[in-house]
Amino acid sequence: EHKVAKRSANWQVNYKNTLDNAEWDQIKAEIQPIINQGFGPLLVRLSWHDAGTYDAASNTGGPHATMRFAPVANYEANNGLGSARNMLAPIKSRHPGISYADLWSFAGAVAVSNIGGPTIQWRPGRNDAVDSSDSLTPDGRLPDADLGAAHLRSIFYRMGFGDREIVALSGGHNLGATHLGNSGYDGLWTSNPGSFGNEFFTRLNNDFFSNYQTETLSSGKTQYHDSSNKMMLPTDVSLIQDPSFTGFVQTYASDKNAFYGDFKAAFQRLQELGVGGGLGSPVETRFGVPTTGHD
Ligand code: DDH
Repeated sequence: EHKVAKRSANWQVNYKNTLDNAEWDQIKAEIQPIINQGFGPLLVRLSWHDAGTYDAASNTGGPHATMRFAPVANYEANNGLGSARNMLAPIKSRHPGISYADLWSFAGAVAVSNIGGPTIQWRPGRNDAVDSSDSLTPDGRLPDADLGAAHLRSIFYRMGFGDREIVALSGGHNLGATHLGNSGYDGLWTSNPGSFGNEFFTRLNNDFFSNYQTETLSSGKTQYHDSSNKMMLPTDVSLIQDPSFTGFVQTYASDKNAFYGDFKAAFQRLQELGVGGGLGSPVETRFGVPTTGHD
């Protein structure tokens, strides 16, 4: 039998959520200007890269703010996320009762919920990992954009997701951009990168191979682009090269509500991977809507 080392009992800071509704609303109000300045997609990516390190078999990784520490902060997949962590740091200073892990996760959920995406149900209770070898995950737990469907399955099945959730979560690429200096890729996926939607799927589903061509960038990476310079990563394109994935791409291209429902559920699950029973009741993620009923 394959044995995986379990993390020790004291691998994380013992964190007890003590924030009241008013303080949650204040934290949300302090995240709002960051999102209004256009950094919502970056916050979504930060929250996903923290949570997406989870390994169900060993119950290691997950959303515990390990990116505060080397070597995790310096993994190539995390290039560019230091600025997101820096933007959120003053909020943590003003509200020491929130864990970094909850703050990063909440910021991602608040971003999705206020830039045109589904309203994410979000619950607090993530502990912060300490800087020790049994809480910091090895490199290679996040997807490599150069690879294909088999790689996506090995990465996301490891977290406990299935094919439908792989495709739904990949719809995060309706938002934001790739940056040559961060990842070696360059460009926008959609015509409205500051706003959530299902254009990522309509582009893949609408005669993709006639509209897009491969290009090799100065970084040596290969990506796809169309005549308006919208791009796709090789892993994005694998979603229409694999028959199981392709069925979900077709559904999400023709039915935005189906995509929103699946993304909402999968994103909440992603943000709660391995967190277990320590979660509190939901905090309101929409701007201008106060939290009520949170204990
Ligand atoms: Fe992603 N993503 N991601 N991604 N991602 C990048 C940017 C953004 C992959 C690679 C990249 C998800 C899945 C995958 C967002 C959300 C999500 C970049 C560019 C690369 C490369 C970084 C840079 O150069 O700055 C790969 C590979 C996968 C995969 O195959 C599954 C998921 C699941 C999500 C999500 O939202 C749940 C967002 C948002 C961005 C844009 C960030 C920005 O600065 O803008």
